[in-house]
Amino acid sequence: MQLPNTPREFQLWVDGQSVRSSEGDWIERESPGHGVPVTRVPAGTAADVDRAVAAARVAFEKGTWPWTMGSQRATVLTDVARRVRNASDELAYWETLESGKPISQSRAEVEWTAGLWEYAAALSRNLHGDSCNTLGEGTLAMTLRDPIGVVGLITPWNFPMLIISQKLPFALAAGCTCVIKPSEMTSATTLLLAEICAEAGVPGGVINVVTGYGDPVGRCIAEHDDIDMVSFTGSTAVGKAIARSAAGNLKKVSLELGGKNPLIVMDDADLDAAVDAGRLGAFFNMGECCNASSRILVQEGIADEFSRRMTAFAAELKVGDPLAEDSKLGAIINGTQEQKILSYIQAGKAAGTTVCMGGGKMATKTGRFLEVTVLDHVPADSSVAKEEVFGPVLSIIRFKTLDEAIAIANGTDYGLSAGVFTNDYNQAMKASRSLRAGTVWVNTWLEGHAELSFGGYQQSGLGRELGRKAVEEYTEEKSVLLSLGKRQP
Ligand code: TXE
Repeated sequence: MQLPNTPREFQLWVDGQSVRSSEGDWIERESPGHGVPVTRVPAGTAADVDRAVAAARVAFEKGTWPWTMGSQRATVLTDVARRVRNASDELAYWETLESGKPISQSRAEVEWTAGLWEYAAALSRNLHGDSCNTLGEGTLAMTLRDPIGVVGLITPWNFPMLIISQKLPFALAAGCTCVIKPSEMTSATTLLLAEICAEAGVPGGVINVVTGYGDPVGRCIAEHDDIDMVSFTGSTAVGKAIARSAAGNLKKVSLELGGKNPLIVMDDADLDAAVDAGRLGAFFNMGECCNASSRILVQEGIADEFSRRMTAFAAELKVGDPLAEDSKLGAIINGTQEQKILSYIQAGKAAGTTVCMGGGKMATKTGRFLEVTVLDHVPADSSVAKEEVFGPVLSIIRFKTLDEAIAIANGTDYGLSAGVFTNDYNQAMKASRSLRAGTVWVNTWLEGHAELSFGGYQQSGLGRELGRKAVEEYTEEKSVLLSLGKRQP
């Protein structure tokens, strides 16, 4: 696959068309895997956000999309899924160039993306309220689900297409209109998706995309008085800032934030299966994954063998050109992230961990590549064991009893996902009930389905995405009471 000769230029997407930003400044993106510029997007402004919000508001008030029948919305969303699949090669190409992830993983992401649009299509025909027939002869009542209105969607760089598709199709299924801000590093596929939506029949103004930096574009969306809800995925620090900004007009807030996800491996576990799942969990997407199994808690009796097998297995992972079909890990998103990862490895070394493999930059590559890193004997209270590293670094922490493992697992500020490998039903159930996390995997990891809700405890987030209530998140519930003319005695 060839690199583009010149960077591909994109514009903002407002009111169903490409438009120029008010100021004309650009953000140029270099491919992290190749070190050459690949895209240019406008650095949006507060005025651009106002314009996009106005378009979304007009589209909402006009009512064409909010009053479209669920079955017709389903047809449009299903067509988006079909078009996404048809555009798989193009979408995967730009996703890989901007994010640095291996092309095979970008293609998988396109497929999951299409599946989310199909699931949202199914839900759009199933948005129901309640009725109440127990209020006496003279009264009948019901609840209705109204679209919440104009929704701001702010997304990160690690799974650009997938994460916008955990939000946008469900907001559309509810009848909302949207203003989207993708990450300034990975905006291309979101803009391409907006065009695909228009081709599939989403009316102008229903989807608007303002590219640009967190400040001003993200901040203005979070603060905007004419936005009714903001849904954000990204860092916990920015999530808190968004919640504060959103308080200005008390807009609804949904937050999907970081994680420090523990995978517990008990003595009796199927060791090969646990190593396999732990490796996938820790190194998929270069570990730049909110669901990464970045700390693996291993019971003492099998810890040496687990560590040996994990190191041997991880050594097979090929790190290299993200456009090469056989690369399993690509490049790190930017220099800041790279430095953050390296400083956690340093802190781990200083805390007395054993470096089983890796621990530094790849010597011979152009682009920003880090070695696959496995650390053992990691103290449970060290920073590499408790904080989100967001890179290809796996920490092995040893424990004696399940109670001790659960205490370590729950001993961070996060609570996104967790897991346990064991063949003992009682241990599996005890861990599932005790782990404070939005998702608990038993004898598997990273297995996600649109049917299951996704979100975090504690500082991993607020609210849930996906699952059969995903569309309800984007609605207000209204009670309607009908007097039938007979007053109660
Ligand atoms: O994320 P940011 P960053 C974690 C991970 C990573 C760290 C930093 O640990 O190392 O966050 O990554 C926009 N108001 N995750 O700094 O800044 C920004 O432009 C409104 C976990 O890149 O949170 C982008 O569109 N928006 C995570 C989005 O927020 C603002 C995924 C996310 O960027 C803003 C990514 C502001 N004031 C990082 N400032 C996950 N949960 O999967 C920035 N943004």
